[in-house]
Amino acid sequence: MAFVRSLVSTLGVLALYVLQARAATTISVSSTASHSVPTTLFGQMYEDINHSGDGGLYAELLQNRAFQQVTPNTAAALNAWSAVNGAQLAVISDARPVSSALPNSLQVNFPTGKSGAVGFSNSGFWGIKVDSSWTYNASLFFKFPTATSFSGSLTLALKTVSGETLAQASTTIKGSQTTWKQIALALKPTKTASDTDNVFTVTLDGAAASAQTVNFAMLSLFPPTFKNRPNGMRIDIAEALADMGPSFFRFPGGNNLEGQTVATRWQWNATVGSLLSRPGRVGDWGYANTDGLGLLEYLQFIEDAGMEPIMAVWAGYALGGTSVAETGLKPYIQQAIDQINFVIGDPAKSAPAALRASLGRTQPFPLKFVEIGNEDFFAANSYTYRYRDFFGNLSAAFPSLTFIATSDVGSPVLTPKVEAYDVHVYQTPSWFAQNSFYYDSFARDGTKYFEGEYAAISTNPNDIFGSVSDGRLPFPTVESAANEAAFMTGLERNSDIVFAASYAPLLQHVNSTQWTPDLVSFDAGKVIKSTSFHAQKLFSLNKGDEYLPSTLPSQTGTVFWSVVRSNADKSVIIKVANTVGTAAQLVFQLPFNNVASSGTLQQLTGSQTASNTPEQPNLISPITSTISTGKTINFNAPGFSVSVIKVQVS
Ligand SMILES: *[C@@H]1O[C@H](CO)[C@@H](O)[C@H](O)[C@H]1NC(C)=O
Ligand SMILES: *[C@@H]1O[C@H](CO)[C@@H](O)[C@H](O)[C@H]1NC(C)=O
Ligand SMILES: *[C@@H]1O[C@H](CO)[C@@H](O)[C@H](O)[C@H]1NC(C)=O
Ligand SMILES: *[C@@H]1O[C@H](CO)[C@@H](O)[C@H](O)[C@H]1NC(C)=O
Ligand SMILES: CC(=O)N[C@H]1CO[C@H](CO)[C@@H](O)[C@@H]1O
Repeated sequence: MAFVRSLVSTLGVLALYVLQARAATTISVSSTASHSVPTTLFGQMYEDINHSGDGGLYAELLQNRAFQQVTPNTAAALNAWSAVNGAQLAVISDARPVSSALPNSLQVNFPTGKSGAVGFSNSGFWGIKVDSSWTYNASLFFKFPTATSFSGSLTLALKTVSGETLAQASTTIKGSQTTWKQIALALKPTKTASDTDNVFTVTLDGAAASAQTVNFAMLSLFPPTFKNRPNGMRIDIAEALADMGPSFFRFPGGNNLEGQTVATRWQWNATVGSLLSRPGRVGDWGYANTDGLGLLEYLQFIEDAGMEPIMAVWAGYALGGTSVAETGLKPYIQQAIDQINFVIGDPAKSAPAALRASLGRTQPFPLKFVEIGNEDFFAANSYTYRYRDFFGNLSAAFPSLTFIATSDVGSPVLTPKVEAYDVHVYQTPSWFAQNSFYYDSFARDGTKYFEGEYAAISTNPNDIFGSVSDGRLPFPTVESAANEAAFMTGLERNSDIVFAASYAPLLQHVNSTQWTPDLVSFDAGKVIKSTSFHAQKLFSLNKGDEYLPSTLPSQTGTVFWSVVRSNADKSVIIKVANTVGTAAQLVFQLPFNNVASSGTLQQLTGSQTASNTPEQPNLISPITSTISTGKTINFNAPGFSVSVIKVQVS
């Protein structure tokens, strides 16, 4: 019996050993790089959707500040504005507007029989953050439509919705002022508001202003901005974006480049120069764009955040379905040439470049990539001639640039030969794991690829564009981050042909959303970095210089990895994505003479459906620890995780 028990026990141990040996996957890493990792590999895709720009990255705090693209004398034209203490407000088409680009103004009738402050307020973009460490720049234009003998104090203030004054400043205005005059006042709050339920108010003393009529235009309220740029970016959002270590910024769209109609397309020249000369436009996502965040502001921000631009030009197709006929393309091709010259042209040779210099920027911006249109797989038939004519003319004018096509790869067949494609995919989390080898079979024929938009958006494969209840994710989850990371290991492996990749959409104001999930969410007061953001950041900050081939993961498996070398700090970086709930045992074998005995492990993990949300913005974030390393690294990848192991080698 003792012998039998011992035999059984020995067999049991053996069986366990065999099971464990089978469960652990051994991965040999090559010490010879197959290709260098493009410096542009991981970046960001931006367009104004979900109030990403107005109400988001662009720091202006007033919504509908200049009554752009609204219908006068409608309630909708007063969006975000309210009367204070009985004033009568109307957005009018002004016979003598503040500028031809801004034809509307706010006409305020001050009623008789009032005392105290009377005027109007703006509720911001679903709130206004009031911080006592900030000084706010408030400004507006006003005029009296007919001269009066009025003289009195105009007060600008920040107040809580319950009426407590947090900051105010006043100046005297006179009824003799019948032409537009700008006033600018600094607002310094005496205390920080407990929440963002605050408003900006513009008031006169009700008794003194009895029966007066005053017109207002182009009102503005700016907090301090990222890198102190006037007309600049909201600090917390800009810092969050820069924190990802992105290499590029794709802009200005996205569908929002296209316009629903040709007339409402994004036009670079309508977005530069004085704010008074920017008409704004009806954006593609259901709200007016001020274009305060214009071409120069984009380029400045991209530079300030250490990125390079991937800029799109409008290419003859509007989202509503109109394709410009080939015979009509010429002015649009010229507008694209002008747009590119604004960015990189020589002020001595090009008027758009001279305009850039006149706005304070003599030196060209660095620009290597220009995208011809957006998602032209929606208009594939007309893209054959639109691509041909745009590419032909633009590449002749700018031979050093790389141009990116936006139709499906190889369909339709485009001529001249495509230099680079922008590929988009919104899918289930598991699609990303199952397609980690998507690019492995692509021909190495000189064409490069930009994975310009991708995201795991729904867990329901039958309805990936359905509502939240169908499985559409309100925020990225740990599962989506892990599966996107699996796909990204494939992008790294194929980075000999994939030169850039960006999750989309980038930004979302949680109080006005057209599309979920998004990489970074925010409200008037705070920023929420998603699980997918953290995965992007782990890849972006650890992209290394050279790809080191290793034993391939199983294409149908659930655990994926990639290995790169960083020459700068003589390290090897191993990334592992475990896309399911079961832990996986991996053994990495590094063929170097010297491998440090310990390295760092950065790991993002959590329960499958966990997300960072406005209520729990920091629920999931990567944890850094020390890991035992050597020529053989035993690594246990927890269920639903993204891990980055970094170890010094020589
Ligand atoms: C904005 O959204 C947040 C989160 O959903 C919500 O708590 C808040 O009440 C909303 N604010 C406004 C002004 O709608
Ligand atoms: C606010 O005004 C000050 C003083 O004029 C100026 O230095 C600063 O650049 C302005 N800030 C912004 C964001 O415009
Ligand atoms: C921009 O330029 C186009 C011609 O390329 C012109 O039709 C349009 O009026 C201009 N827009 C503004 C606001 O200057
Ligand atoms: C430039 O565009 C025009 C107008 O669409 C077209 O006729 C011409 O062929 C294009 N030139 C090149 C080199 O593609
Ligand atoms: C779904 C949703 O939030 N839609 C909003 C998008 O933004 C527009 C304009 O700000 C709102 O009117 C919609 O309600």
